[in-house]
Amino acid sequence: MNHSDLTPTLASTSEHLSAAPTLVDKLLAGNRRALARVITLIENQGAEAHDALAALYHSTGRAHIIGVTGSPGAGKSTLVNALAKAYRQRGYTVGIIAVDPTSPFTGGALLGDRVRMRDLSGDPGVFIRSMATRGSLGGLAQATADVILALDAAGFQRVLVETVGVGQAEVDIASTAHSTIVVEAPGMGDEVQAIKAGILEIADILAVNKADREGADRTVTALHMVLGSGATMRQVQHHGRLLDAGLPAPAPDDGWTPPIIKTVALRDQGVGELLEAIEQHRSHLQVSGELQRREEDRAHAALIRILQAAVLQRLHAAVPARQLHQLVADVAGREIDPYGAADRLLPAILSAE
Ligand SMILES: Nc1nc2c(ncn2[C@@H]2O[C@H](COP(=O)(O)OP(=O)(O)OP(=O)(O)O)[C@@H](O)[C@H]2O)c(=O)[nH]1
Ligand SMILES: [Mg+2]
Repeated sequence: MNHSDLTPTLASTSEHLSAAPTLVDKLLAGNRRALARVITLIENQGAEAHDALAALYHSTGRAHIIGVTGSPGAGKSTLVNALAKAYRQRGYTVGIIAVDPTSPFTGGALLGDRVRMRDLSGDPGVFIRSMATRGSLGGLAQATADVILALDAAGFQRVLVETVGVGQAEVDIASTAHSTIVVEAPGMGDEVQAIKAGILEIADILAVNKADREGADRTVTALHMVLGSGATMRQVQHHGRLLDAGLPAPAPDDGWTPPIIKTVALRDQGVGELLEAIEQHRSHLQVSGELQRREEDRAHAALIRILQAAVLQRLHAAVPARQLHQLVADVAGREIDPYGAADRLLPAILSAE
């Protein structure tokens, strides 16, 4: 990878469509400005982004994608920072995406993360990007998946994706990552709450961070106790997803027991062990055939997301807002049932160009 080529890319607006291949060529050669521009195109979600992604897609599939999720304040950003440093010490290049579904694009939390990650800045082997919703319809998961593709194509070998584990976000990240790390911290209460939120079911690796604090061992014990049933839940969910997609069910047991690792991210303690666990999980995925299955899950999720977005886009193009609003009012007023209302809209959606 050649990160030294910092030839400025042309910034004129007329360049866009015709020069997309050039931009991708530069990205593939490791040009950071080209990568940044492609990511901006992706965030704007236009046709140019689709052209760029089509051109770079064949160069993807090499990066290992690591999701880092958990409760607010558990230490995810600090841990991502420490993991990135550890990977750099071992000679790997690292992309980092901080996904914040709640804050606006210039949110304070993200600025805080930038400050925290400053010891990585200036390293050409690291690329950091923050992402947040800007009111797009479910667009964040897709935009994140696309930015991961761009980093992968640019040659970053490990991509760390931080998401806050509240609501849908952690489920989305599980369908995007190869290895999902769930970060817990002692004294944040309630392991039971984490289990309720379904977050343990997606964990390939559990990190009990802030192990310098009291109660870390209790948290580890509690996690050990619930993990048995957690693993079963994970398989049930995985089966369900595949069956929904019309794919054959996998072997009943993928043979991986999520390790529980104590870390003190602030002092880089336990971080090497966490890195080893990620690399072991990667080997496990490759040897067991699970990697292939997860790639198919990822492809399935991406395709469905894209089709859903396309249908909504066509709906808004084909049906005036006023008419849609009236139909919604009719459904709410029991004038028409929702299935009947959808049947009325479908022909317009299907014939829209
Ligand atoms: N004592 C202790 N504090 C830590 C450790 N790791 C992180 N912290 C502190 O915990 C606070 C939250 O850390 P972050 O890394 O921002 O946590 P986060 O999970 O990314 O937070 P959000 O992104 O806001 O959800 C910061 O003040 C960190 O300095 C640790 O291992 N021990
Ligand atoms: Mg954070």
